[in-house]
Amino acid sequence: MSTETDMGAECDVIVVGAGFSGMYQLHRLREAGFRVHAFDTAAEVGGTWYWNRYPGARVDIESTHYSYSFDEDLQQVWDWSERYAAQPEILSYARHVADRFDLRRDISFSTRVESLDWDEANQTWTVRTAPAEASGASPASDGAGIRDARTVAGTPAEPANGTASCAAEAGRTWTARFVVLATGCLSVPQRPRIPGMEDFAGELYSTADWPHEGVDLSGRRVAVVGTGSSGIQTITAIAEQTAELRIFQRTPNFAIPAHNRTLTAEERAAVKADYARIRAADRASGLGFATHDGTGPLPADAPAEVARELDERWARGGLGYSRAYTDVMTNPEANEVLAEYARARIRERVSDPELAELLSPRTYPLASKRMCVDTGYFEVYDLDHVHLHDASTHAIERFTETGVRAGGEDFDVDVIVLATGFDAMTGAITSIDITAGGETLAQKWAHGPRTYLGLMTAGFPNLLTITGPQSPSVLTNMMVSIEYHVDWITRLLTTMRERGLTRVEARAEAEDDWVRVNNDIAGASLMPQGASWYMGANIPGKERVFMPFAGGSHTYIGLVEGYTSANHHGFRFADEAGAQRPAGAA
Ligand code: FAD
Ligand code: N01
Repeated sequence: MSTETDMGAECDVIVVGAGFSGMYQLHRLREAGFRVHAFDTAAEVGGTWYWNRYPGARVDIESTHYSYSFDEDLQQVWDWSERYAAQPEILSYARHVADRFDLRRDISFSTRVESLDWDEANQTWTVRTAPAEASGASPASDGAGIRDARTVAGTPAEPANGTASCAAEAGRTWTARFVVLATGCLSVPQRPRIPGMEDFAGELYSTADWPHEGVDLSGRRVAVVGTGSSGIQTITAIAEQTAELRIFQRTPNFAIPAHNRTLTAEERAAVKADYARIRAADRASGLGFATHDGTGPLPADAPAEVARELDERWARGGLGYSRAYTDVMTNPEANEVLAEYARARIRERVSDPELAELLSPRTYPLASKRMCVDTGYFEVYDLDHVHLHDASTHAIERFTETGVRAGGEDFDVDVIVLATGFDAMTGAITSIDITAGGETLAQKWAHGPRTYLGLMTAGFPNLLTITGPQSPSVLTNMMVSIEYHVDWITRLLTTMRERGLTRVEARAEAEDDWVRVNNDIAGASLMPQGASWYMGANIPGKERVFMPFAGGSHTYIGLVEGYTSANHHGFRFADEAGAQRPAGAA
């Protein structure tokens, strides 16, 4: 708990979340002289990297790009050991940042923000908090299903070393002039309601809530449900140690090799010397990390040239593969060339042709579902004790006391791992009870999110979102998107303070335009053709709308900067007396 225990109405800004977004937002606002406090359900900083401790968890964007750029000393002092760092190292990095900038004194851990109510008379948000249940929950062998440490109130988690307990304060009400939601795009795990979950007598785990003490899977019979990035990384990491591994795959995924490796001292020094250029190039790129973007459409009559280009990209590894040509996400034929090339690589890596076919994505365009970056995934299927189950034709019917029943057959296992994804982009926001002017945000977004620039939503004043829906967010290197939003929000609040303004709101007509722009851009691409979490398609009953801004990070930043310098086009401002006043440019 902060030493200033009674922040109450004197709090300028409350930040919800202490992952990379919340940590940086807290730092920047505090540096700018605002009284700010943050909350997180977790017992530590790190967000994604605090929760997702499953075996094999690591980044799919190279760590020298997936790291903060805002502090030169931090860049120079921190050494990344590998090209793609693993979860423990990234969590250590988050802890290092928290120590370096003394962040913990203004963060209440193990505390969930339950509701936000806009008080029109006082022009403040009322923020109700509750203690969060201990994280790193044990497996639910008692039949209760996996406890959701993130959304269920209960016993507060043990604070990590050096962190202050907030147990005494959790459960109280706070007020703040502004609230910044740094709640994460992938922070609410999706737990399918599979019948019989409570009957399973073995151990049931979720990749997104892996026990902190780890799980020894050696010599055990394990089932994994789900073959997205989390599933693919887990399967690869545990395959060798299990006695039997049964994978329930509903949809196969495209995976590009990571070619992960240890970074040499020379490589690290070279990056450090070049950080200014690297960061600028990332900010100027469409994905938030500089790749060798193709400069034109896929040539129709040059197969040898195309094969050479794709060979080179495959050898380089990573997500830049899909950027080979400018029309990959708009021209089905171009997309299919890259997809078929990736399938051919699967056929090379899996000995059994039938298995290779089962592992080959055929039902959606490449990159319309998030691609994976793998290290030896497909080779796992050559192990005799690894079995692939086609859950698209032989669906999981139920869990039984001894395992999984699918396609009329029973499969006995000791452990089931759910790698079933997240209620992405809107889940963490709508699970907070947010009310303004008699309307809840969940009601407003019932048919899909509506935002202006992914930063605000009309009717909810002084509520800002970092990497919100309809911003590039998950289609980019998130660090670039996070830093841009945090810097922009800090600039906005500083400008308002300088000009005596206390209220900002998105204009409804600007929001309508922005929603239309988003839908038009996504609609002109192949992106909506995948039944992806980008579309909300993984959540039963969720409206299918393409949620991230698909026009590229550089385009987005250009647009936001344009509107900001055009007197904050699309926003409405007022002062303490309620008088509407223009903010001017920033
Ligand atoms: P998060 O890290 O999700 O943090 C949000 C925090 O808010 C959480 O700690 C949560 O507990 C807290 N919170 C939410 N709601 C509440 C509430 N009501 N009250 C209190 N606290 C709350 N992105 C990339 O760009 N590159 C990658 O390689 C990459 N790898 C990933 C790997 C995995 C396994 C996952 C799941 C995601 C990955 N991502 C990656 C996306 C990743 O989420 C972002 O890169 C980044 O970590 C998001 O930071 P954040 O602070 O915005 O959100
Ligand atoms: O989740 P997912 P994830 N029965 O939604 C299946 C980031 N990330 O956690 O595709 C059977 O992609 C589901 O099947 P289907 C990254 O942005 C990054 O793996 O819906 N199967 C799918 O196979 C990523 O995209 C890394 O048919 C069921 C899987 O579960 C995002 O997080 C690592 C099912 C879910 O895949 C989410 O990835 C990890 C059911 N009832 C995460 N319900 C890096 O490498 C769901 N599935 C950096």
